[in-house]
Amino acid sequence: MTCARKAALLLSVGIGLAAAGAPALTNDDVRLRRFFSVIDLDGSQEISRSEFRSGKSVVFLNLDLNGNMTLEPDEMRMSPDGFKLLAGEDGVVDGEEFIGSEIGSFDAVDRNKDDQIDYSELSEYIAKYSG
Ligand SMILES: [Ca+2]
Ligand SMILES: [Ca+2]
Ligand SMILES: [Ca+2]
Repeated sequence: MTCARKAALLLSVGIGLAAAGAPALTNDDVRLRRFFSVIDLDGSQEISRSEFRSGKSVVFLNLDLNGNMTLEPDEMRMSPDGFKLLAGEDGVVDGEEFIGSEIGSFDAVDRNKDDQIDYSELSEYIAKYSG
């Protein structure tokens, strides 16, 4: 197992654990649909690679509650170990680390490998992490 793969695995475990402790939201589907249409800039009902990339920046800005352009542990619901892996030496996650991370990587979400993410692929992916 390569180092990067191991890190990715640990990260997903971290997210899984954090999500398990969160209460289930009944309006998740509505929220996810809204989220999907925000990322789908051209309204094609599919998210392309470039749309996904800009979508991740939007997610980053949304997570950064205090607006200091870095994510601290309390802004991300992750296990301390998972967070540490993502944040690296400086202990905070900057935009580059977040966008370059394995979390929500395009290829992980695009199950049928047609280079587009449709709504069902996104919701399946999210479901995996929200238990
Ligand atoms: Ca699109
Ligand atoms: Ca912050
Ligand atoms: Ca696809």
